[in-house]
Amino acid sequence: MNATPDRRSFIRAIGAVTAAGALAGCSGGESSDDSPATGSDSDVPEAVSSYLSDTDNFDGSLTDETDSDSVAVDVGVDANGGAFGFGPAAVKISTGTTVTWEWTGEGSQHNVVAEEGASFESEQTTEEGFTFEETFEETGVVTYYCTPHEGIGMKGALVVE
Ligand SMILES: [Cu+2]
Repeated sequence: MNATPDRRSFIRAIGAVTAAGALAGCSGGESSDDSPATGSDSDVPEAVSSYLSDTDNFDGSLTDETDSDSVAVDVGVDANGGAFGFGPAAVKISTGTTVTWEWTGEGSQHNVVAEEGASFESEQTTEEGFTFEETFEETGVVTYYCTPHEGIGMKGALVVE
């Protein structure tokens, strides 16, 4: 009967080790990257969980849209102290998928800007129903933010596989 508590503390210990590794920085060579995903937590890349660490509508998991050719992300969902979120914040998609960001009209000016390489950038607007889309052909992690609200956590991520 004591197997369950033992297992829980073991998992907690592993979590602490992972967090310590994240704090120490990316030293590379993480062998688990090549392992098949065994659960919803294990398939969240560290680049995503660290980037979204101050994004309060990121719940630590990816919304799995790998079966979809097109995916919608709302811009200006209730998060981060107002209508300052991307919803969902983190999505897993397949290559060739088109992501369409759609403005809710809430939370003042928003835009969608790729963090690394600046491969895409929408205009900044408050217009409800405004859309911006981008098709992702390469695998990898894409992180993006809203310029006016990046500092309060209006950020999102895509995992393309
Ligand atoms: Cu914004």
